[in-house]
Amino acid sequence: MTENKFVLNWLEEMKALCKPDSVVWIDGSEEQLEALRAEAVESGEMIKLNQEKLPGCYYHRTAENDVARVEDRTFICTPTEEEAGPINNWMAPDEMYAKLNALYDGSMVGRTMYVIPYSMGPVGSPFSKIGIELTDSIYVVLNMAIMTRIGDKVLEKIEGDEFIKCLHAKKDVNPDERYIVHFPQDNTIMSVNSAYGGNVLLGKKCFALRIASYLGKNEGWMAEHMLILGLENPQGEVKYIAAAFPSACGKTNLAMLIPPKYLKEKGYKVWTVGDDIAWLRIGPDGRLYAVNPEAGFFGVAPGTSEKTNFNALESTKKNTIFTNVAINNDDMTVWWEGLDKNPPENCTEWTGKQVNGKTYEGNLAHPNSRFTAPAINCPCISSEFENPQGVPISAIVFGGRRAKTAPLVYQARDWEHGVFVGATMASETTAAAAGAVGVVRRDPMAMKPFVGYNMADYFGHWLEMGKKMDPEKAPKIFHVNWFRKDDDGNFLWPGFGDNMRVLLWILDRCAGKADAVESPIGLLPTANDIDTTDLDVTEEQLSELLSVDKSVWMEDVENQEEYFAQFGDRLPAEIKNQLEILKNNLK
Ligand code: GTP
Ligand code: SPV
Ligand code: MN
Repeated sequence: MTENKFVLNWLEEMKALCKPDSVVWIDGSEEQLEALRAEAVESGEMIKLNQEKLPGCYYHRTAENDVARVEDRTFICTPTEEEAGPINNWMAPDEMYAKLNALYDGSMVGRTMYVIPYSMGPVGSPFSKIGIELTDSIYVVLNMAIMTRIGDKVLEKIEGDEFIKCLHAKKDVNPDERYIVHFPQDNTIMSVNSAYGGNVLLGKKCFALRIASYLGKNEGWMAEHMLILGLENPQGEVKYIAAAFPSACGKTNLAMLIPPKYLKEKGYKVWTVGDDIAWLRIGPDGRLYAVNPEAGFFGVAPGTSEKTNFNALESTKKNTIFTNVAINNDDMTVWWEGLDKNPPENCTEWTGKQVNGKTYEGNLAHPNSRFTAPAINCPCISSEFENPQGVPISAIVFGGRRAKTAPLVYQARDWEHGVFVGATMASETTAAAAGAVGVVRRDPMAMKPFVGYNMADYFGHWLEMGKKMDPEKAPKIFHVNWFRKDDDGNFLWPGFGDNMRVLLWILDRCAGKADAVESPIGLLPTANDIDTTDLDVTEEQLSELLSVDKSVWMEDVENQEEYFAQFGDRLPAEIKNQLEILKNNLK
């Protein structure tokens, strides 16, 4: 426990509001966590999986109406609506507090309130930030224990009121009264009526992106929806790349990539620093450094296989919590679409229904089913994973799911153009958020659901950060698209490990070693610049992948212009200027 009166006073207030039967401090010890696992199994909140095949692994099923982030119920409650901007839902703080207080009132009667002190980033690092999450869900406690650093060692480090106050009540998971709310000025996050991932693991999207992006703007750093990977060449030199793709668009996969055979044989390797969130700061040497504030992976299960992402699959073989996948009843192991071609006959699908997986139609696992795995399980975890200073970034990569429009890869002409490339990102929606799937929407820097303030000011912050860096040392900015399709709807690019071929062009460009040709949208490789050794992609296919269709782009530009219009005068002049350049180039 602690003597910190800011912590204790807030806790007293929240206790008085939620009225739990008891309060339990999470100390971070294995004994306490093990007791909680047993309690969750006893109550049915979790199911123990086969402890020989999957030691330390458990299963959790959420309510059918509670399987993804809920963007339409997520609010940024700044004093004025302008501060939250046109992209975020907003309500006046007073009004929202009143609404929430009524919902939390007595919400924990008959339940236990767990107090989880947690650190985003290595405990005690000057760049780490601390939160305390109060929750009535053991599932949340056990997930937070994997995804963050928790317990007494964190509590000791809190100075004064320097912590983010996070309150979560599961209540009856009523979707009509579900709220995920942020009060950036009050360092406060409140979540009610959900028990799913990003809605309730408040250190992740709520703190490490929404609140942190707000703090970063004020303090001169950045919180981004980015993976961080290190690419080692045969000489043993490692260069780091940070990449922003929207939810369920390939960050975990790229971060854990296994190079194609011919490159592996030459000695190329990829090391994972992070798979979802990066905190970026400018170092004393004028370079940009990235830290992964998380301690685990909350990864998409479907599509994860030995072939597509061996390292992720390995990471889930012990001490992992599976959410909403299917269970093989014969041996109490897990299954999901894309794991292999052998669904269990004797199967519990994600909703709990008993089915024959061989004859079943539809999904056995929910499309947004997930694993929560400790980062230290990952065979390719980087030696720099715990480095409090972070790793120096050579390239920033933006990308999304675009069946047409965006080529396989292109480079921005400079930082300002790169910010524009990020700001004009668009991607087909996925099952990671509630709502329609496969609809193209604008998702600047993959941060549409995660910016804790006005998006126009966020663009301005990116431009400012560029000005503060040594232009020679600032990361070069690129855009990729692994998801381009032919007219029959087939992916044109094999993706996964073969994405390494594109990363090599990117790093060669950073080192001034590779060629590029000018195009209206930026700098493109020619078909010869991408190494296709052992690859089943024809010259025509590669040319198609690298092609820029001016009429399709003209349409996109119209949409970009409409999108930017909503920001009015707040939109930075540089963005307007880049839009004019693009329009002219396309004429
Ligand atoms: P969040 O955790 O939601 O932020 O997602 P993420 O960006 O980490 O996405 P992830 O790597 O989990 O990939 C999501 C889905 O895209 C999985 O089903 C993958 O199998 C699939 N995927 C990833 N990379 C590729 C690729 O290069 N090509 C194709 N076709 N699919 C991919
Ligand atoms: C995402 O949706 O981008 C995720 C999963 O990484 S969640 O933690 O639910 O936000
Ligand atoms: Mn994510």
